[in-house]
Amino acid sequence: MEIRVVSTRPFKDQKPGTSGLRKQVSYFRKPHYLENFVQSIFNSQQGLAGNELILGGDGRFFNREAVQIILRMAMANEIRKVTVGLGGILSTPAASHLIRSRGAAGGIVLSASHNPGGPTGDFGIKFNVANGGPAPESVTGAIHATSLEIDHYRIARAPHVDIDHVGHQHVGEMEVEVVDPVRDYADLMESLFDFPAMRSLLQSRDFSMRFDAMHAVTGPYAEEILEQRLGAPAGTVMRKEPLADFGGRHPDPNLTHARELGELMFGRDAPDFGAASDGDGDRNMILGQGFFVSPSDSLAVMAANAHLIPAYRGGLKGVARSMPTSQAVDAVAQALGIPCYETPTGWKFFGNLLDDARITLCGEESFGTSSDHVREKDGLWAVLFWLNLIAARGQSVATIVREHWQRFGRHYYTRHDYEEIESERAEELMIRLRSALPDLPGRDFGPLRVGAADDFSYRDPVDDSVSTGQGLRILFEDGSRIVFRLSGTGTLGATLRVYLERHETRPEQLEEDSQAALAALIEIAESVADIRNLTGKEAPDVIT
Ligand code: VG1
Ligand code: CO
Repeated sequence: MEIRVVSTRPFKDQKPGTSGLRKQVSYFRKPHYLENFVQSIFNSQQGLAGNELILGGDGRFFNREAVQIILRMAMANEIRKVTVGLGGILSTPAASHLIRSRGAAGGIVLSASHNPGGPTGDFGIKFNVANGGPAPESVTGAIHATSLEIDHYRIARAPHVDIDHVGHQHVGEMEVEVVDPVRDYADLMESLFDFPAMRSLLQSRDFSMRFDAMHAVTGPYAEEILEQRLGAPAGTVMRKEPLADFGGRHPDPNLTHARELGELMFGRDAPDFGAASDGDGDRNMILGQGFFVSPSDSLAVMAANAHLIPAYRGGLKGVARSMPTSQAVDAVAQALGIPCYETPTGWKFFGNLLDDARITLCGEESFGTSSDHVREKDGLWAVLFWLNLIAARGQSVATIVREHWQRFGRHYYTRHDYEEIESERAEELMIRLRSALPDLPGRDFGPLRVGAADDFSYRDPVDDSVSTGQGLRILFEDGSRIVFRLSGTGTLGATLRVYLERHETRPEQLEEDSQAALAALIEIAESVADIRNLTGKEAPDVIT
């Protein structure tokens, strides 16, 4: 097989963000752009040569072309074997599972997750390491450093590889195995949950559910697991055909983007259980009849009820949440007498805690939860966990959450996103706020007194690596918090995220609307950060 060595020049903008390198498709289609980044992975990760690599993506526009390019580069870089999902498809959690179960040296997942797709949408590439999880900062840092110096890449002159039939083939020296993207993952789910109990629930006349696949990668997974293996009626999975542009919408499971599901669940004769996942299948939204479960609450409820699920019957080693995620799970950990870790935003920070067996469950406020069964967040896993829980407790979603609030109090929570603001303005807001932090402790805002204010940094307890600049926090003495950070996944301008949280324990105060319950904090956020003035926006673009 002929290997071409192609000269190239570095692109200065290949620094991976919260979750891989994410740009508009037009960037990835620029000559050498994808190739430079992929070669930077191969150059900086010497352990890949001679080993197995897992490859797949969420099926968005450019997925198939990118798979072919990466296969030819893998041949030229002496990868022994590439395992590809049929049609180039793998959900992020399924890819994580394959890396682990096959003992692969790593994996490449092509996805921009919840960002829109299509020719004018976004594309992304994530590199996962041998534990199945997102590359830690040391690895993404090395890839980025390599991308700044790269002057050539290697690619084989090879025919188009058939990725549309399951089976083994040899292309030059390299083996390519095309696998069913769903089967192993579905088997894993079946090993964790009480499928017989869930099957009876889904087949009973008194229960119905809808799962919105948002025309993204989870369609085939949800169909196999919910409709085939668990026997839910056909039509349980909505918008199940994966489309290259997700039908023109954001594959982001929240009430803004999963509108139809929201209308159904808050309408008359609503199903008992509603759920959705995102572009690459790692996020989840959980809904009951007329009831929205905040992701932070979802994590806490899961932790408190894990003993009812077969895989977690033996108890939890510990839990972790990203810093902006509400402290609801902290309260559960305290009651269970297990450790609770607070990490920066992004799944990569959970990897060491999971590998070191310090935690069993972890999650983020951004609709991400998972356990030690893989090293990624896992959308369908969370949905199945809830389904198993509903079957085990015989109660509705709303009752389960309300009982949780009665026991632990309610952590009112909301996130306000200001999207596509000019990067300079967003930077200025953060700089001003950072410099104002030292004066905040001791200051009173109405009845609320600031206890501490800082720029969050994290020392990983396993390898002692330190990550700084992970979000500005204002911590009030009563436990309320406001957090400000800039998104690391957006591709147009900057996105400011403002996270607000307040703990309420008075039993008669647990049923308020979150925005109303957090109104005082929302006002404080505005007054300390001058958001309207600096972003030029009257209101957030998305409220979750
Ligand atoms: C967002 C979320 C974060 C999540 C990340 C990747 O990052 O806030 O919690 O881990 O997306 O999710 P940011 O930097 O934009 O806030 V996804 O589903 O890409 O894989
Ligand atoms: Co995702």
